[in-house]
Amino acid sequence: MLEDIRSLAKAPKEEYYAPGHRTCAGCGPALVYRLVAKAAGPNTIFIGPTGCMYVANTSYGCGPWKVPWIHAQITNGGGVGSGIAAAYKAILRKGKKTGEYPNVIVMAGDGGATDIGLTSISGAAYRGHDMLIICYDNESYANTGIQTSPTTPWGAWTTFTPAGPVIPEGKRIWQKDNPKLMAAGHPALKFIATASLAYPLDLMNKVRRGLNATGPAYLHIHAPCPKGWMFAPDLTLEMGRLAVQTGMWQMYEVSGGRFKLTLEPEKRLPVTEYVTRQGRFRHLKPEHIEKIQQFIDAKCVEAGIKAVTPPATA
Ligand SMILES: Cc1ncc(C[n+]2csc(CCOP(=O)(O)OP(=O)(O)O)c2C)c(N)n1
Ligand code: SF4
Repeated sequence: MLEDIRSLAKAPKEEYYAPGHRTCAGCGPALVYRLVAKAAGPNTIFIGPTGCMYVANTSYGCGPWKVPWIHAQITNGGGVGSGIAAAYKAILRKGKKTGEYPNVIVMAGDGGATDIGLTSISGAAYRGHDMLIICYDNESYANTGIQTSPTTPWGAWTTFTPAGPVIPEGKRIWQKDNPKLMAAGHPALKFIATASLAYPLDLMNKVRRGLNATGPAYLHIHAPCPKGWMFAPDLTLEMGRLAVQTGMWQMYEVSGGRFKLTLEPEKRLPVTEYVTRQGRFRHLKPEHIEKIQQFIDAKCVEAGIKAVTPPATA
């Protein structure tokens, strides 16, 4: 049983995702990995479907993990995790090994969790394997050149949704809501939550709650990517915070079938505060931003988050 961490000062000092990888400066997913590994601790096995958190973390013969880690194909993180979970349960049951069942964690990008790898993730959650499935969401297929993924927001520039004279708004499909999709179709899931790297204590405690659940859990973590979203590397945390403060990213958990908002912005900011800070939205016109605002307002109403704070009048 992993206890809740009461404050950042009381977070474990040990690192299980160590320096020495080759991610970009300010990489959000790398910070997510570090926090997840810290919260989970030494009795952990990571499964890493192909993506930046595999490719940029491994050079020949070495990687930054101080705990066991295995590469899975982008298509099959859930399947490899299921195999490890089932094998470990059997080995313990047959007395071939003693000790505690490990934390089995799949760390998949949004491509590996919500798109190319969705069938495998869904299968694992549906069958009820005892593991935590994490989607670190940088809202793109970053590793292969910032292509669109189902979680890329409407209006974002990617190499597959370039904005130009014919399609001025960039991406023209609203983003997929994967936590909702997982919640709706997977009765065995014991815990479902969203988190953000900008709220590390909340993130680490959600990792622990997911691991404490006996059975499958799903955690979807917002992870800004300076390279793909085109902002300066020292602004990663600020982008994470602004996403939550504008309602572009919503923080909640579902446990025992009960939905709970875990963070509500005190005064929700207009989405302009978020989109105008990133190069991937540079081409958007005021009417496009208004369209995003309406979409986000509706999502916030659904989640029980208060209305946007009107801009200050002179
Ligand atoms: C079946 C298959 N299709 C495509 C690829 C190429 N590929 C490797 S990594 C990657 C992007 C992964 O994106 P995501 O899961 O979002 O992780 P990120 O790179 O953003 O960390 C792709 C498309 C592949 N390895 N396997
Ligand atoms: S492209 Fe984005 S996700 Fe990939 S290593 Fe760079 S900052 Fe991290």
